[in-house]
Amino acid sequence: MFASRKLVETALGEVKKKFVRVVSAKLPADGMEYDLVQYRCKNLFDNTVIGGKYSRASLCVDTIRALQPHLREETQELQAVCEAAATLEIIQSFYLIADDIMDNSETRRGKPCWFRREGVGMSAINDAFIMDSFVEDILRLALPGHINLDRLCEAYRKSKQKTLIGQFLDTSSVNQIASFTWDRYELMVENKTSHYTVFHPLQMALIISDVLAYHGSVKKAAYQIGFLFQSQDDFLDVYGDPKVTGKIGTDIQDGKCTWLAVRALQKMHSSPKISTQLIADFKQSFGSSDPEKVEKIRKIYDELQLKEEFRRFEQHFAGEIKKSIAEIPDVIEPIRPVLDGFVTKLVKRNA
Ligand code: GPP
Ligand code: MG
Ligand code: MG
Ligand code: MG
Repeated sequence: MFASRKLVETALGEVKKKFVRVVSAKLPADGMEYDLVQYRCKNLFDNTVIGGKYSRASLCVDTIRALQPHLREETQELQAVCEAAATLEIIQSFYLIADDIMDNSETRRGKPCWFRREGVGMSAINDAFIMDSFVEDILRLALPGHINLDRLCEAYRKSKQKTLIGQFLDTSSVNQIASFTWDRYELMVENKTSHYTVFHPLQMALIISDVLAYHGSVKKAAYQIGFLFQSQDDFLDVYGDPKVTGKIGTDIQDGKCTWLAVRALQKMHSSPKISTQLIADFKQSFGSSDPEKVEKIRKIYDELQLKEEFRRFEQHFAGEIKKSIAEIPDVIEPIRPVLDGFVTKLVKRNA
């Protein structure tokens, strides 16, 4: 767990108040619509923002406190910084609400996905847009007068563009087995996951700390950590325990380009011992919600020993990431132990 997780959790209470306030601000305060919006916002926040791991916001706060030792003390300034970082959790909810609709998922954090809740349905799309559109307001309220506010907002805009393109690469590769290469997978993961999950929290930490150079020098390690994170997410989609991950896997049914699918195809194509029949079976069964076909794909993954292979990859790749972390320049050297700790926590994660 990140050292600052508890602080983020506390800050989210204040961020929730700000969120409810800004979303309802333009409505007449004496009308029933005002109450309606306030009620819906509280409900939305409680059910989609609260209850996650808060990794992104905590990574940001840990990094800020590493870069600015005076913020290791619990002051008002730290509280403000935590609130700004907590917007990363609103962004995360915005993506997850939309992603669950696109992936036709059933559960998230052990409960039905937001769009599956009674009285929500497709209005979840608007909820996601609302979350996105008020991030900037909350950042400005959390850090009034901060010299780099515009830079912070611009970093979010850029991060969102990249994530949306990544999600496009994800949805457009569905069932396109011929395009399931490591190059395609890497590009997709950098865009849909790594940038917003690891790079953007670090970039926010640097901007808040008024370190305006060296952003590029953390990119390699950040993207590698994101790659490990998404590979694990893909692994857990098939091999994780839904009681622990809080979500029922959909990748096989959805025909997604995942670490497991790319590796399975690579292995089947490169090993002379594997019959062309197996490849035909894979193509026949992949991307269907028919339980027998899903089971067939799971059997192929087992036959190819992907579980064992993933564990070896994870261990080896974590070592590679640590080498990249060691290459982060001395001027921003305090970032190294934060990232090192993150990687250590990620290895063998089951949720
Ligand atoms: C993870 O994909 C990527 C995201 C959640 C980014 C979504 C981006 C949008 C622009 C909506 P995933 O589908 O594997 O995540 P999970 O397994 O949590 O559903
Ligand atoms: Mg998904
Ligand atoms: Mg998805
Ligand atoms: Mg997934």
